[in-house]
Amino acid sequence: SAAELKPILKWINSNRAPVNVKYYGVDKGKNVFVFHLESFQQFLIDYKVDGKEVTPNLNKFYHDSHTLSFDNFYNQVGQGKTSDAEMMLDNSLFGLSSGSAMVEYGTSNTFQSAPAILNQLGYTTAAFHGDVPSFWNRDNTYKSWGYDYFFSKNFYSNASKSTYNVGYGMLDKIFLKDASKYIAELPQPFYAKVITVTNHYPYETNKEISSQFPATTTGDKTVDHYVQTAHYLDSAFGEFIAWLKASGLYDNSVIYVYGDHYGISENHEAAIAQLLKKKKITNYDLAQFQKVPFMIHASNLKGGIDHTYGGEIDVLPTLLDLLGVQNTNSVQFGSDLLSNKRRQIVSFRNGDFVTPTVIKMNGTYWNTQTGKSIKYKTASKSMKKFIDKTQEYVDDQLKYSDEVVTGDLLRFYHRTNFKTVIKKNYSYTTSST
Ligand code: GP9
Ligand code: MN
Repeated sequence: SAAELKPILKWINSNRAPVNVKYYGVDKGKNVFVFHLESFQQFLIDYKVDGKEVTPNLNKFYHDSHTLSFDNFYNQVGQGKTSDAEMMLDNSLFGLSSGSAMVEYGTSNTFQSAPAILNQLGYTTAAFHGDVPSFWNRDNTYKSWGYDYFFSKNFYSNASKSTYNVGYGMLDKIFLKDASKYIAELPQPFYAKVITVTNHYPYETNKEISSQFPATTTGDKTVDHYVQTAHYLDSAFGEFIAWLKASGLYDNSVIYVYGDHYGISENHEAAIAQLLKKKKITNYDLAQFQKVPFMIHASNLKGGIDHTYGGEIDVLPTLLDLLGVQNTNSVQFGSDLLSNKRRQIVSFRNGDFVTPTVIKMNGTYWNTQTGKSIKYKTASKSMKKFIDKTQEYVDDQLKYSDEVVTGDLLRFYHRTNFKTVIKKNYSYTTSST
């Protein structure tokens, strides 16, 4: 009921970070791309194998003088993996502690999502994904989120068997080439979410992929091909950026690039140790290993590496800040990464967390700066207090987000200047061109 929203709104309002006047609205009216790098971890940035960069195009983009790059940005997904990342990016709501929120609540719930907010400000909104529309219940969820268009597998003339037999859907290069034909036709300004898939466990390769880059030699079969599919994704990204430049879209768009979640799970400790050139992997290292890229490129942004601690839940308020969309009465659980006044707490779905001073990973505590272990029992009074207060924030943030999702509480909330999305007005008829 509406009453259930009360304590939630109180929590949100007391944790809401004010926008940064330096950034507010500077990219108002520009096209927006959200480019989803499947299973892509931050450690790959500037990483080399046999002296060769795994991801030369992304590295260039990361260091570009107009890219704001975050190097303490974490994935916050749970079992819903990609779908959790999408929930967070488009809604600033967490996935659930088990299962997928998109699958369980995507069809029925009321949302106040990025595509709907921007649509009502004159944006055309579209999602692109080279696999079947039903995966993660996208076809229904995207209607609830207000996507005008969902270009899935059947829209792509080249989604033939031969391009569809590696990984989770169309090969990224072919997918992006086909998708760009639709992107070119979108009325501007637009919000376009582009979801890649080839760099997905178990990192299958074909000749084209494996001949371009050497595998690593940890001896762990799935891990060793990760850099090869990551390299392939990077080439696909490079081609896409080249097309954006040629089409003129590069300069009148804000381009967000992010990795959705880890590619190598904790179960591969020995291989991770070799990749990171460490003797032994601790929970501290595993926490660092949850970092994913987050970059914002716009021709009028001053680039650089931003060390603020944040994660996927924080993207939507950040994006709305840059676009100058009033967002002071939203039900969103993240906080603007560009704000100087935000609390730098990154919550993991299991209640662990990362802050600039303390990390909690798999229930163990670490000094973020030194990597030394902290024992809660023997910690100083002030340290205990800090940990307790941080834990309270993390638990409340997750609990309240879950209440909003499982109780469908946004149906009782009126966002200023926002009209409820009427799902039946949307249909994503599959056509073959
Ligand atoms: C499936 C793709 C992968 O459509 O997005 O999802 P994941 O397995 O990473 O959650
Ligand atoms: Mn994924």
